[in-house]
Amino acid sequence: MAHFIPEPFRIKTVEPIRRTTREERAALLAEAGYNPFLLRAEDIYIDLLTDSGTSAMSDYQWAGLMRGDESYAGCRNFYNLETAIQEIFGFQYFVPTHQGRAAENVLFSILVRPGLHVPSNMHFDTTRANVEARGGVAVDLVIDEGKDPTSHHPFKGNLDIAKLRAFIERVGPRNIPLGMITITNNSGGGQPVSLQNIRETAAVLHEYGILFFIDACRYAENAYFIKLREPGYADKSPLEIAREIFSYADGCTMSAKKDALVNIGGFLAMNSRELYERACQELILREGFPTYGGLAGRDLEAMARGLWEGLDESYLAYRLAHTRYLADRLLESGIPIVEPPGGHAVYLDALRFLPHMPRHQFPGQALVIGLYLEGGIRAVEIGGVMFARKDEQTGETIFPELELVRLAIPRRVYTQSHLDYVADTIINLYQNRESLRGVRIVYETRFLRHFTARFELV
Ligand code: P61
Repeated sequence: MAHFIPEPFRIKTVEPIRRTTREERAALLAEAGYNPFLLRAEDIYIDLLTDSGTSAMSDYQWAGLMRGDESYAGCRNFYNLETAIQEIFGFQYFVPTHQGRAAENVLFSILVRPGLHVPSNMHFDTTRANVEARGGVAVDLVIDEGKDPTSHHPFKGNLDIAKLRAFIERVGPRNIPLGMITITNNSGGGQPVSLQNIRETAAVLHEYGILFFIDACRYAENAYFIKLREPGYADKSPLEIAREIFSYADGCTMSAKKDALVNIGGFLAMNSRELYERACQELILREGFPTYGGLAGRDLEAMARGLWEGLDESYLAYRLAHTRYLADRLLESGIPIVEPPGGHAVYLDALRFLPHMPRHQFPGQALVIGLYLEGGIRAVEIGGVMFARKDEQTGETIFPELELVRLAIPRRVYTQSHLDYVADTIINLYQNRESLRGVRIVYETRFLRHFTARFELV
């Protein structure tokens, strides 16, 4: 039976949400080109588009906003953030950025040139796009289990060490400025990476003189998975585990909009003074002075406080159980999802949900459309719309192995009855899956097309 852990907080402020009718939703969808990114948030009942920047901040974080020091240079909140980053992540230097992709842009502007390769367990779309925008090649080397939605491997986000070694030998270490690991592996189902794998990845990269950076957005959820699943870590605190994770890396990129429980913010951290100085150059050009990096002092304070709060053990136990509850409700009704569920989201497996629909009709997008039409729920496709690409020689479309629909769960926002409503809607949709229609793309951009693409039903 699906089990819910009661929230380790109570609700002090509420935000009304509105239910629309099916007729309204049908019209709104057509207007938005069947792309839920183009809907107005006010027209959504339960918004599971993302767990990014959608957290409910605590009273302590809100109080921190009033402590914002809006001096142009050297504000106190920068130093509070510096303390948090040094004590949790252990890196010597950092620059704040307005969000994660800005940190990626700064990092890759320094390290990636045309033709260079960046291996990872799996790059998230912004990371891949930022590597490619610099002319680099982003390579995914996740273990095979990570691509199998039915595998129960405890650390499906792990990077395949043998593939990494073979890859380095093939392209040559001089063509690899850095290797990365995304924790948890968002594109692959929010799956965690083990400490052993992080340690081994670091050892292989360092053996070849390659830098190792961690995409740290969901560091706390990953740390808690390690506590629950990795032998030897059950008695360690999430903070101790986080410290060990980052002790093996040369730096990290961070979107604080996830586990740091803020609505905006990020940073790029590193141990190398030389890299830091180059990062400051780039930051001043594009983001801002190195003690604010495109954020207000109050945002830096909320982030500093959120970095600590995100590691609270009772919160993390609730957080992972909350996600697990939705997954278990769906599994009980035979709905195909990526198993075991990730930390921040439940991923529907669109290929098993809609086996009758061909890939070129984008079954994931069809499911996203169905969820909104049926229940006013917004989700995001992580499949062909997001990741398919044309083979440059043959012109043929190459689809990614996975065709998923992500139900990302905002932190501390929705209650058990909201999750029950989501589960009931999906179960109903599954019973009527034959009626769902595929789509054709009628407008797309070159990079990150899913944000603005427009579709027609087929
Ligand atoms: C998300 F539909 N993630 O999961 P920024 N690395 C990783 C992320 O998950 C991530 C970033 C870097 C989002 C927001 C999002 O197509 C989409 O602060 C593992 O968003 O710049 C962001 O961090 C980038 C949703 C991003 C999307 C792109 O929902």
